[in-house]
Amino acid sequence: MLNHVYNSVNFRLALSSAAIVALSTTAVWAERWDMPMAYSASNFHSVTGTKFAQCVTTGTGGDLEIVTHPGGSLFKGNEIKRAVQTGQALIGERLLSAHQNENVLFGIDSIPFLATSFDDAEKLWEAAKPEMSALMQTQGLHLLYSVPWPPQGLYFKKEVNEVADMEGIKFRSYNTATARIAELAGMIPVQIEAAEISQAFATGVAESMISSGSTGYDRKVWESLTHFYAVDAWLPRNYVFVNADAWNGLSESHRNVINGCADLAEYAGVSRSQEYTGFTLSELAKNGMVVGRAGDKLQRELHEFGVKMTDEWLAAAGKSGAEIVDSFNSMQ
Ligand code: PCA
Repeated sequence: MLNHVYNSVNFRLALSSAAIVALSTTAVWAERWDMPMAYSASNFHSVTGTKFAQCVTTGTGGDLEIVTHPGGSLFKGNEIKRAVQTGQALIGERLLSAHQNENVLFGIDSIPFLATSFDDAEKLWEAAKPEMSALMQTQGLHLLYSVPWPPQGLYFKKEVNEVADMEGIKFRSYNTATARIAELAGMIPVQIEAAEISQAFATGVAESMISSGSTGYDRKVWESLTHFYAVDAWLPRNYVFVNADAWNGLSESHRNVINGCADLAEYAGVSRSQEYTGFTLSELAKNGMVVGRAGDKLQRELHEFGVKMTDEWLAAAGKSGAEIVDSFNSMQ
């Protein structure tokens, strides 16, 4: 659905008819791309996306206007990729690892304890990016930029010192790895989009999750949950992508503008994510949650899950997965 509108319609109405005839032969069409995003408007990914959209709109002199729709308001998180593939929207943002059920490579950023810092997350992305772009290309998508979430920690509504304390708890999952952790720990996984977790916790549909301080802060989880344990399990990524036909249909100069804005968005997004890490954890504490590092026993047990899940991922991902992990390890 390409949304074409004439530039400066009112101005043109004011011109003499002769001028209009002259102008219409070189008419400039402005395009509007709606950009569905899954997370709340105030979230740092959404802020980065909105600045990116403004950059493109300004950089193309208004020829290409990108309009963001955060909070799953245009398409829900789990609908966004398909919407862009089918051209219902031409650009969008989504959590990369949410697609691990389509192709295990999409879960590269959520292998527990493989890349646990911002530096390592960037190295892993550098190692994975060529393969990821090629994979998206085969799905009719063009990859633009990607920004990590802050490190993932555990949320509960009680004190938890070891995996045995998690038994039977309803655990909100957001991808394959989070559901697998629930399974390994004897919890009950419930898949819920971030936009819906406040309600899920309030009604008891879920009682715990693994996520960043950012999502806990965005969704005010202190209204239902009491403990946050930092474990730095991984830093999952969001990515912004364009319908490949729409991308190929752009002029080279517009593609250059978009690439420039995407590079800027990636740098700015990483920096926002870093700043948000400390800020959001202190906000959780300010709002009454117990915030601290997981105890030794819990850490040890989670690392054992990590070893198992790494083996499982590598077995499923085959040669291309192993090459990405090897290339990441060689950067250490
Ligand atoms: N927030 C998102 C994904 C990872 C994160 O930190 C979520 O919980 O859905």
